[in-house]
Amino acid sequence: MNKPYILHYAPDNASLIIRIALEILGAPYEAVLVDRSVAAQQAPAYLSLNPLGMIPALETPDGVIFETGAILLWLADRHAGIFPVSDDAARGEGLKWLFFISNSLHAGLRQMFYPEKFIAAEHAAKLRDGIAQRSQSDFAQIEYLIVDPEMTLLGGATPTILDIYACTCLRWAQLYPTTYADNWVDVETFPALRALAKRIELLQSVQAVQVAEGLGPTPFSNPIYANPPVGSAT
Ligand SMILES: N[C@@H](CCC(=O)N[C@@H](CS)C(=O)NCC(=O)O)C(=O)O
Repeated sequence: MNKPYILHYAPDNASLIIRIALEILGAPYEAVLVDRSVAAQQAPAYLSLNPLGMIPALETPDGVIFETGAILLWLADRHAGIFPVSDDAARGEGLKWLFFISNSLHAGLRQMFYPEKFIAAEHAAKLRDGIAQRSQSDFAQIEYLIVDPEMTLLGGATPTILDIYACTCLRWAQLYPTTYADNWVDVETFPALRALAKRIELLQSVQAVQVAEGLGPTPFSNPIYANPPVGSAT
């Protein structure tokens, strides 16, 4: 049997997306907690895995991989079924939107949640106002893709890495940041994404992860703050 992957995770962190992908794939893995309550992501032991000090990191036979999009793509290439393989005509379409979710939607949320990492504190509200608009339009783009009958990689018959990445971003936008306007993203304007969230969260793989990380039974469509059995989300 292949050695299990080692996923360095914290509850409800970006590692959630990777954990769901691993569960969908049925790939053996061990989840190792990065204890955010003591900033373990900044400790030398973790920095030796990911010098950026960000969660997740995945130990693989090819070495440690970090950056959520890169890990998803690597896993999808090694275990077929959740993204078009390299010679599939749909690969380019998938890559465009994977990079969009990673570089725009997820990156925007990161600025929303951690503005102090990007701008002086006195300008944080202004940054957040800008990101709120940007995120609204990024989610609108996802909504458009889901209803587009030509686009089968989002909201299609079988779950893809785009589905789980987009649904996790939807989760976070409904919960965080706690110090900004509620409903800063108007989820009511995304009925197709919400329907996808309802469908995806029923997957046995998603349910296994929500139990493991204490996310509640409807982690994407009607999320509650994580109450994990171990570790902390922040
Ligand atoms: N670009 C990174 C972002 C990951 C990220 O934002 N991780 C957060 C948790 S959700 C983190 O590690 N935050 C801790 C910190 O910034 O100190 C990726 O795609 O993996």
